[in-house]
Amino acid sequence: MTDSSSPTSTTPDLGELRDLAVALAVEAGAFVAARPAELHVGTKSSPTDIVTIMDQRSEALLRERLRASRPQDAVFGEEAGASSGSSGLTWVIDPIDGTVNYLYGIPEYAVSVALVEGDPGTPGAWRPLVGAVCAPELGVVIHAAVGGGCAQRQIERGNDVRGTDVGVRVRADVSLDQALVATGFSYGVQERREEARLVAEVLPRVRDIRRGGSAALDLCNVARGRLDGYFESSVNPWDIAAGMLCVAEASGKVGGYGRGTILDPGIVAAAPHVHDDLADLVGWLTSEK
Ligand code: LIP
Repeated sequence: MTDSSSPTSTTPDLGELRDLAVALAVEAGAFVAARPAELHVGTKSSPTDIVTIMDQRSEALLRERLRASRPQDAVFGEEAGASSGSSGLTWVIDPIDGTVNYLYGIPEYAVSVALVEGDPGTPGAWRPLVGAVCAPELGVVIHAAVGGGCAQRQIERGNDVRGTDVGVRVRADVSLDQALVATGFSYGVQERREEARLVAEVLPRVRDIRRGGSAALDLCNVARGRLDGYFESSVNPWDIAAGMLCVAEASGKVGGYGRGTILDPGIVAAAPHVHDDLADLVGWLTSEK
């Protein structure tokens, strides 16, 4: 009988899977950074919720690579939805997170690749195992694995994944009124009105607010100490799966609004003390509406 602690053919090797997530995020990052003259912009849930041909081509590239290297796994992507698998594991991918930034030539966009166990379509029913976020025009990939810490690696050229990993941690805990906090907004008009009211109440209670335009990079900036905290209610599993693991593995804390479940609604990520105060604040403010 196999010892439950001993590796089996079905026990995923998190080190190999982490390397695969990094390689895929970096390759797709280099691909989208080589932007064509015409992006063929379309819209999705609203006139400002855009998708470019490079979102679609990047996801197609990621799916092709995953079919070749991990055919037994499911895939859950922003543009092409869910495909089934037999392993109980799902690759959750955002082919370009920060699409509006990408459209405007603002370099704060990223490719996010995560492998999760459980059902990513149900809040609270999944957890990331490995994840990588590559911001090609910033020349960096940030990655993590459960129990393996979080690191960032400078990308020297294009899709060259070689480079030295430097471990990262969240900033030292501060009081909420000293915290630099990021957030983001949905594409729906009514949701934006509610999010504007929320951020108006948070702003006087923190050091300052930043709105970067990419949840994946906001989470990575919490993980590497460039933000004290992040909250948002209008994101999806593909926006956050890799970045939330980076925060957790950088000694941060990730949860929902109040003491709620992640994405039911919203996500809060920060160093532990900031997280609890920020989660309580946004939870109380959204319950007051
Ligand atoms: C974006 C998120 C961001 C949010 C934006 C947008 P997209 O994802 O990463 O946090 O504030 O409105 O939803 O649409 O660029 O993949």
